Amino acid sequence: MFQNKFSRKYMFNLILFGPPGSGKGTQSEKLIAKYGLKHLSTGDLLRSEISRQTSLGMEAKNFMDKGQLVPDEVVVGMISSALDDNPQVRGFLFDGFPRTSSQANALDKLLERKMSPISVMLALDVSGEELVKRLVKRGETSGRTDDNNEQVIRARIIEYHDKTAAVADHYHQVNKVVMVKGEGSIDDIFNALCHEIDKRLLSVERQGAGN
Ligand code: B4P
Repeated sequence: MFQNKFSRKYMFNLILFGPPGSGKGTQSEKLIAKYGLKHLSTGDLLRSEISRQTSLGMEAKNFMDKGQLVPDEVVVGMISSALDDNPQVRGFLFDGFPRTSSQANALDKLLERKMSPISVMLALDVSGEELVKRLVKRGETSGRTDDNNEQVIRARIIEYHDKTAAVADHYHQVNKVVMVKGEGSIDDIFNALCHEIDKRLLSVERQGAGN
């Protein structure tokens, strides 16, 4: 981790982006093991709230079971606390967040305070039919209520096109989006993601500029 003369640490902050079932969770596991980034998955955080039956979790479940996004203020609040709870990390891997333009604006502001903007958004590109196929298959074993009904799966993909795809435009404007083919073997996709990260990681840690 690089420190400047004011002892501020610059973080490598990565967004792994893509539609439901594109492999964000799968690839995140491998990336955090390799790079030591702090994994922040809003889906995992929400499912943990649901399993502990908190009031936040019960509210979120109503939306998730219908394939809808959870309200912005709920997820932004969770991310804000997670950032504050992890001041010393090398960087964050955001998985499934931001999912709306409003969440993207909120994240930019939170990271501004830490002087560590998003370094890159890696966007997994997977066809619609492949997404449905993967999620239906996961639903056979995952126990996830949002995976065991094809109508809900399709609602999640529509929600992605309506509200989430625009998040890529937000980061396109600052030239931070890289598309990565998300079909093929898990290892080949992982290697393509690592290639893009390796190109940027050292320069971010050396310069602290985030570009
Ligand atoms: P998430 O938990 O983020 O999950 P996801 O989009 O369903 O899946 P992901 O892309 O991580 O897929 P995975 O790697 O597991 O969201 C769930 C819900 O939470 C949302 O619908 C929403 O309601 C709510 N939510 C979360 N974040 C929110 C936010 N910021 N704002 C509002 N609401 C929010 O892969 C899927 C399957 O594909 C797996 O079974 C995997 O084994 C398989 N797979 C992966 N890579 C493969 C490959 N290369 N080939 C074949 N299969 C592969």
